[in-house]
Amino acid sequence: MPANYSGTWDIVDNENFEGYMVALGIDFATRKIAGMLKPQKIFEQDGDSFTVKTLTTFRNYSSSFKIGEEFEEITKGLDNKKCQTTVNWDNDKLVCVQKGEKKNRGWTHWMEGDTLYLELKCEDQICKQTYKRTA
Ligand code: ECB
Repeated sequence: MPANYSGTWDIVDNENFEGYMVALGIDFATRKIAGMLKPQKIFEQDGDSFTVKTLTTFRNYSSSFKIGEEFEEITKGLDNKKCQTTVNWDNDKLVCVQKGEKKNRGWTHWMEGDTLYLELKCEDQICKQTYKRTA
């Protein structure tokens, strides 16, 4: 039985989001707005099938995937790039690799009780986010 991430999660900590956005090539003005946001994650999970919504007052982002199945991800409203993306289990962690123009791009999620962790990486930058379950 894989872990179940289903639920609603609100951000409580966001470390080096600025560095991650610089690595992605996000312009200054957009970074200043994005850095103020308090994203909410909505996970909808049915076994190995996921929809992850990232909601903010500025922009929303949604991604749907099945574990182990590569898909074409367009990071619309983020850096607007095309990636060949795969998400796999590493025990109960979700490990995503985003192959494309940027080296070392991907993210990892894991849970500890009602805390959800997310590490976003691009090139030599790592952004560490922490979320608390609110539903
Ligand atoms: C929609 C959230 C933030 C919108 C910020 C708008 C502009 C900034 C542009 C680019 C910043 C780069 C990425 C934003 C960081 C996170 C958004 C979702 C990233 C993601 O890949 O989430 C995964 C893992 O939870 C599931 O899609």
